[in-house]
Amino acid sequence: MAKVVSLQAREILDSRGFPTVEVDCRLADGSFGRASVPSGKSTGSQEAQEMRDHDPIRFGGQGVLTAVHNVQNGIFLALSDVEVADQETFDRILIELDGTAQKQKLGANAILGCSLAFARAQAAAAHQSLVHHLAGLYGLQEWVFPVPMMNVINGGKHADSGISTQEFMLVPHGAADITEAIRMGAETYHVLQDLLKAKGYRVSVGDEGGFAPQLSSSIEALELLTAAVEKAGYAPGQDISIALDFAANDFYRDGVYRFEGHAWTAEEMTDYCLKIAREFPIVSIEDGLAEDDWKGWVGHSQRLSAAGLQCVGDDIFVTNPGIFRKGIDQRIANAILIKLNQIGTISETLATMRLAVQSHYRTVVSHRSGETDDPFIADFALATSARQIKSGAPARGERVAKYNQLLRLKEEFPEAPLAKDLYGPHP
Ligand code: 2PG
Ligand code: MG
Repeated sequence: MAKVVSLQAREILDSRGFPTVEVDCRLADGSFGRASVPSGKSTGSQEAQEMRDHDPIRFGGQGVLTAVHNVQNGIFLALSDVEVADQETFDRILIELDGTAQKQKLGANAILGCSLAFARAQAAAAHQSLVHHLAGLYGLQEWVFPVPMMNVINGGKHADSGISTQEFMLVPHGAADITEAIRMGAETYHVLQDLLKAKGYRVSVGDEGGFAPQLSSSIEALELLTAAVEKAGYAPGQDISIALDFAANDFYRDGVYRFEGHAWTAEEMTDYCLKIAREFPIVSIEDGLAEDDWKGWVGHSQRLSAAGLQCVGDDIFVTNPGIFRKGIDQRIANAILIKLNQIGTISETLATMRLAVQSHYRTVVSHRSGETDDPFIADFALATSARQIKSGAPARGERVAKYNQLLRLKEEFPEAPLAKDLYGPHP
């Protein structure tokens, strides 16, 4: 049993310079937990809603003082006289207090900040590290490190590079362990930078730390990426492969995929995915179609799965167990992207992850394009044996905060292997 004696929230800045919520949670025994909340840009329409002030005088309307107020007043008051048994009870109190489907009354940013900070305080109360505490909540069976997916070329809404694909990621799955995987990704990132410079491209970066050169097409990005892997001394497809996030919501209009000068149907978009996967060492494709094109997703998932590709649903599932269950029934995707702030509490996120494992879907724990230096998702990914973790480029403080935490965790779990059962159709 735990008693929350204070919930202190504040407005801090995220990696894009927009305000976000940080929460300090203190329990009666003095245990303390602090956490901050990320923010997405290419969001799914069914995501839990972050509360913004919409006061044009402050931060162009992006302030989060209302969410801060909701933590310190609404949420704290609801908890102040209660003995909280565990994370699930804590989260349930917040969910019921909010009472809306997308957490728009209190704000998902207010709720998630409290949920995360409470988990840290509970870990402290139990004299446990966060990862052990989270593993206990999840019911972890095996310690396995997630394979990093490092976003090294940024497009779509995350950059002004002019290419439609949002993320080109390096997947160093051939590494012996997590430490080597992170090194391989970082080395390749630097070789890619040299290659871009040699070709006269800019090497400024996008929101997630990946380069944002003005390339002619996604094909050119894939060529550059494959060349960088080789030049770094690795075998494309064996040591390092490529994962893509199309974030197709962004270019789907009136039933048409307006991708880099084309106007494609779902079938044609899928043809393109399969074509590039034959020509380049691609192992995983996320959001190849838009969130409301469920009909298209059925065939897309079948065809990608049949080709041995990982097919990841992000905006279509939004980490929501109810929506995901419908997706499972229609055999949509074979993996799910997991973002805590898409659903708003740890308990609901864990419910989605358990559902994924029962249904033989792989899980990919993910950052948001607007991040903080809080490395929570690194501990969370290991504690839930997520098969992959997406935390942007191996550069920029808020991105490497997560990779660096994995390096520390490797010291705590020296024997834990890197996940190997990554791709392909449902087992
Ligand atoms: C995504 C995410 C993270 P955003 O689409 O997968 O990379 O982007 O946080 O902007 O939704
Ligand atoms: Mg995505």
